[in-house]
Amino acid sequence: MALTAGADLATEAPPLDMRVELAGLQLKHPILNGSGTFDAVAALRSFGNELRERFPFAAFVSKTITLAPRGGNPPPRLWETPAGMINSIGLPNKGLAGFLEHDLPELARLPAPLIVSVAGFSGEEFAQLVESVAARPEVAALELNVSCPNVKSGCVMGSDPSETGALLRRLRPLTAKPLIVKLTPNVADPGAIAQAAEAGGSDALSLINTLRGLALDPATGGPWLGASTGGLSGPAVRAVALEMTHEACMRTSLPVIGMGGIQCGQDALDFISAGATCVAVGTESFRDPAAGNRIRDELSELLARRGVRSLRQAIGSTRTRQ
Ligand code: RRO
Repeated sequence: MALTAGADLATEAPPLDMRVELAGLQLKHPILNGSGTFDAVAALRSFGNELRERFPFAAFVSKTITLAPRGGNPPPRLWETPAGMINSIGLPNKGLAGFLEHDLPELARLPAPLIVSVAGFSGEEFAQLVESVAARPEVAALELNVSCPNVKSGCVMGSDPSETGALLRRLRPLTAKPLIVKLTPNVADPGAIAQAAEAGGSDALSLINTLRGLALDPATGGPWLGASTGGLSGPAVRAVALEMTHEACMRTSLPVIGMGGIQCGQDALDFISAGATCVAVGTESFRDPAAGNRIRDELSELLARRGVRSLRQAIGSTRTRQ
């Protein structure tokens, strides 16, 4: 019996090392959530210790907050497409003060480092958000959402390289914590925005936010969504997101969180091969709230089958072949 057990141990492959470093954050694995796609506080309330023990994400990215409270866009806010969905949520949130008082203490109890997503409608608003949020010890890093397609002027600072650069130069001196810039796909040259973010002092990039889309009400022929247009996500955008992720990785030396329609381990591996250090799961979590865990397990299995010992070995394999 002892001999058999010994033989099994001898042939068992060592566990695959899934750890990654993202702008100084040491993460257990590369799977994050896309901002606004997973209500971790509600999930913890429902599933308690079960979720705590197998939390799907290595770091948690909050829903974006703004300086002032917002009610969000008028309904309807969602439209399902053949391979994804269009959202027009419109950034509802409690505002900075409400977030700090009510949401942050809850989010700080999650079993993963917390990345807070912020959006300002001016450089001054961004500066106030970054100063206040970064000062809180519960916060590991900040994501700068310069790419929301669903609010007026939500995208301005993420659509023009000189605006993005100016914003980063203003925000960079305000904190030593990592600043992650979330990029829009709704521009001709996302790589130029990525380069401007890097030159301004960004520590990492995340992409893509949603692609602007329109759905028509079959009954009236008018826009279905209350705010007319929305943002398309899900498998429909995956090939676009993969190309933009690859481009950002080629044109900057920043670590990248790649996202856009990731549904399985192979999708995650594609983004990692294209150069992403981490990947984020968004729309798929609406269909399967445990998708993050499944995708991590599938990714780990795929890598093991290829004989890869650590996830880090797989990052950018596509890039280095070019
Ligand atoms: O709240 C939204 O409507 C929203 C945001 Br903040 C975002 O960044 N991306 C998106 O598709 N929707």
